[in-house]
Amino acid sequence: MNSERSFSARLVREAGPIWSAMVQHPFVQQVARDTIDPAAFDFWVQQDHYFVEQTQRLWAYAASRAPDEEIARGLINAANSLDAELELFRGHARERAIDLQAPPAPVCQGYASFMLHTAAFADFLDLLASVYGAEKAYYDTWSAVKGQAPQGGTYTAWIANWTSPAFAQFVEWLGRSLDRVADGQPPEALARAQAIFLTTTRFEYLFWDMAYRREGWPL
Ligand code: MP5
Repeated sequence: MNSERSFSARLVREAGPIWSAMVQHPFVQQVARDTIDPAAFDFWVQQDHYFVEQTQRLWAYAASRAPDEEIARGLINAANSLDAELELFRGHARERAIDLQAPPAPVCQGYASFMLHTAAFADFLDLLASVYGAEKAYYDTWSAVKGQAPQGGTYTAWIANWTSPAFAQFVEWLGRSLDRVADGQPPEALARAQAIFLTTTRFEYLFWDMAYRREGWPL
């Protein structure tokens, strides 16, 4: 467990209102209760499949920028583990005849581009703050609603994917790695990383909102 006084814990604590809004979002609540409009879930699958494909490239790229072997190895392993996750998306897409080649919607495109831009041009501290924000948002949000999900519900496998002990360990490892990289950094660098973390988690909220509204390009 990352200590309450750690940088990673402070980022999450100070983003409290965004965290509550994510957990309370109707998309999350309705997936957990098995009452989501299947068309909204399908839209999310289509968009998140694109996002996870980009994430896999991003983690591989991030590994090449890692300041030490331990972080590089962790990111490479994480990128590899996304193959199994992508199969969950592709299986659902086959069952429901969803076109996974459809162009990403504005929020998905914007979020993925922001993440890749951060990975390519920002400091490694900012990159890790962004990756931690995305993964921690998923772990905390799905963990918060997991108890509401009916036994054998339609979305059990999805919720399990982001609340498993292995995923919990990965998110904790990201937090510890972020704290290690943040250690000794000047206040300006920490403030910049916090801003990147906040933008990331705002995009997380918007991503669920986009799926709920099935918000594509207006023209
Ligand atoms: C994650 C995700 C979790 N699947 N989608 C969004 C929009 N944010 C975060 O990342 P991963 O790569 O599925 O663990």
